[in-house]
Amino acid sequence: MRWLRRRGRHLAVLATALLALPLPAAASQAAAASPSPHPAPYALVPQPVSQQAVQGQGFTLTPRTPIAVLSKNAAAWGVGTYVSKMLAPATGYSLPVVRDTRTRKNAVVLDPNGPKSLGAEGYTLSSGKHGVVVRAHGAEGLFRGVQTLRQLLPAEVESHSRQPGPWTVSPVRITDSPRYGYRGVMLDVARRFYPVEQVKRYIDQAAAYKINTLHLHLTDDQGWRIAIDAVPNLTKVGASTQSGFTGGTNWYYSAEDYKEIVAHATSRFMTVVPEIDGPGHTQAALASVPELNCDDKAKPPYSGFDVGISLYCLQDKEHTANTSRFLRTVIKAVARLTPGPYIHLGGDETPQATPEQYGAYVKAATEATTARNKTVMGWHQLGQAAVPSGSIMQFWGEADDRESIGTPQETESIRFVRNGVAQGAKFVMSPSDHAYLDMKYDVSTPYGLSWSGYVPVQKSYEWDPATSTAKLDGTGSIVPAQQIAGVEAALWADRAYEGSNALPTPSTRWPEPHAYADYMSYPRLPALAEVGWTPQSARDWKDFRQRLAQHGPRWAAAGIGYHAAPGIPWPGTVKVVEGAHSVETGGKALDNPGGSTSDGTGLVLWAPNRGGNQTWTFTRQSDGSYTMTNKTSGKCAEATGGSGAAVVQRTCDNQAGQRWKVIPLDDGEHAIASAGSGLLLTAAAASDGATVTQQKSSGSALQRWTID
Ligand code: TNX
Repeated sequence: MRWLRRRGRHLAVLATALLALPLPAAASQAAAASPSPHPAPYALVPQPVSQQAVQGQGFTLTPRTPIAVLSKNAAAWGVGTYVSKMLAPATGYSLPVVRDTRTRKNAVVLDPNGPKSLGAEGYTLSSGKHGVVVRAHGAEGLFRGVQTLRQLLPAEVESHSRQPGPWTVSPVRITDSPRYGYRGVMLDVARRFYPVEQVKRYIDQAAAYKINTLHLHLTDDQGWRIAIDAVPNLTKVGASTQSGFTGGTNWYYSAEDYKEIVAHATSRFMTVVPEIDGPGHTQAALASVPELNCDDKAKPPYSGFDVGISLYCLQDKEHTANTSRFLRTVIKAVARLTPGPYIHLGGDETPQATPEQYGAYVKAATEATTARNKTVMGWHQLGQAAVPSGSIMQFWGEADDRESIGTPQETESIRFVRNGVAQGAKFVMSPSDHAYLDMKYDVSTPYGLSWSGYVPVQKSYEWDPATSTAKLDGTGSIVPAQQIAGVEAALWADRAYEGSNALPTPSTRWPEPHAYADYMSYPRLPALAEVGWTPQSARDWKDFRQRLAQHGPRWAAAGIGYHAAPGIPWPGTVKVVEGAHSVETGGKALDNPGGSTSDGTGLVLWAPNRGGNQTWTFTRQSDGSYTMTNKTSGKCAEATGGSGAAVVQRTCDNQAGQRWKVIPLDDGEHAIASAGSGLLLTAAAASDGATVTQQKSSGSALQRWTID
């Protein structure tokens, strides 16, 4: 890996410099590493299949640069208009879209007459001094290619206000197409209602990362969000609540609103998948339609935070028929408004249903769906019942499920998946420990849940859909490769408030839904977009985080309230070292073993847990160095002696052996050097219990630390 080699050298150079020169201030910026004005490969996300740097200058847009569409096709023309509008706010240009039949120079050429071999979404892009050509087989591929073009322009192009420019497209030659045809994101508009404008904004942002499916979780216990003319109570009563809110009158999408969302998604080549969840997660419907309840009495509307609380009445023929009739009405209405091929039937978390009741529900729901010529989608639980061949199951299991594969105690989820596979279903992978955007990044995340563990950015990136239903060692996948349709990131909203480790109180702060969505989705949605698009062999975390970092300024320019997650070398961010941190290398944390309070205890590495014995308070000293005080023991990290000497904790005395210089490296990591010896804090191995010593700079990765 190019990056790795270069980083090793930087560390050696820096450490040598450290002995000879006055130290750079710890808070100085990471060393810039771009020798040419057009470093390649560019920071594209998702990473294209192939990318070739082109010598020379890029193409600079002028106020008159034509966007030449080489076709009369209306959809291709639409992509031209889209490009012109997208570039307008920041550039101040209104680039003319011209219909043209031949390639021309000094233009942005959009050519939808490329070879069929590119597939529906593939494209080629070539840019150089004399212009840009995006070629695809049809408008959709052009649209995907245009998102790459966007990322070849400076970050300020994302701004909503006029910026100075110049607007130069980096020179490059790209050939690209996606790994999977289904690359989705789900918004839980049921627990938290997102107004139409916010949904459209989310669509625009996701489209920039080549996401092509928007799954709307329209119904749940806490709300029914789509107007059904024949059942007005669904919105009158069922839409009056959200998780944590009551008394709403317009917390739903009218048919017009929904059409507006669908039209917007369509213009971004995104398919909308509406979800009507059942037979559980249905309190909003049960509160609106009395005859769906066994006692024919409407339930109270629900604005709480529990799951698994509700079930349609499926105990007798009459009520099962009521439910079927209700589903036919709802699905007919939703299918009419939805041009896309899918209706998502939910099917998750129904602890109270017997297999017969569940089966009866799925039969009614799938029949209502296929009667409208739609393909059935559902959570993987749907696989326990009979489903039409070609249905799509959405897998949301986690490592525990994978661990059980092949053992006598396979989990229910794995059994349901097996059943779905046997019925010829396809699968969209949303493993909750990688793809659930409502899981907290780490202990400090204000919103969300952690039932599937924390999902830091690296975890959202480092997984392979091909093995998400395989054993932990990657073998024995239950879903054969040809039955994997793609990937979906899921942004649930049951805990979209600050301090979500506890239930909210009247003084709890609730961000606007878009602010919650921004924080939880960026940077993880782009990570998941790359999982769905880029071949596994072309993906590498260390390379990705470098590219991802360059998108921070794009999000800032676009007004996206992203989470500047630790471990990613965001440009221009000055690391504030002062304060309490976890100090990590090789995926392990600097640890005072067992929370010892004795002087002389040797420090080790251990799996990060953010405990007090892994928390180090950096206190700046007058020479620019820091002492590192362990939170549990109150003692200072100390290196005395020469190369190879153990680093221990001892009562703080401010001697040189307890002062550490923090040297930023070029990718957000740091060397930590003893102010006494100049030697570097070094771990013996990336394993639990590995000793920590001071050593000469060796270029080893175990001398590179993140201070999070
Ligand atoms: C489980 S995963 C659910 C949702 C919750 C989510 C919260 C699935 C299909 N159901 O009802 O919102 O966990 O993380």
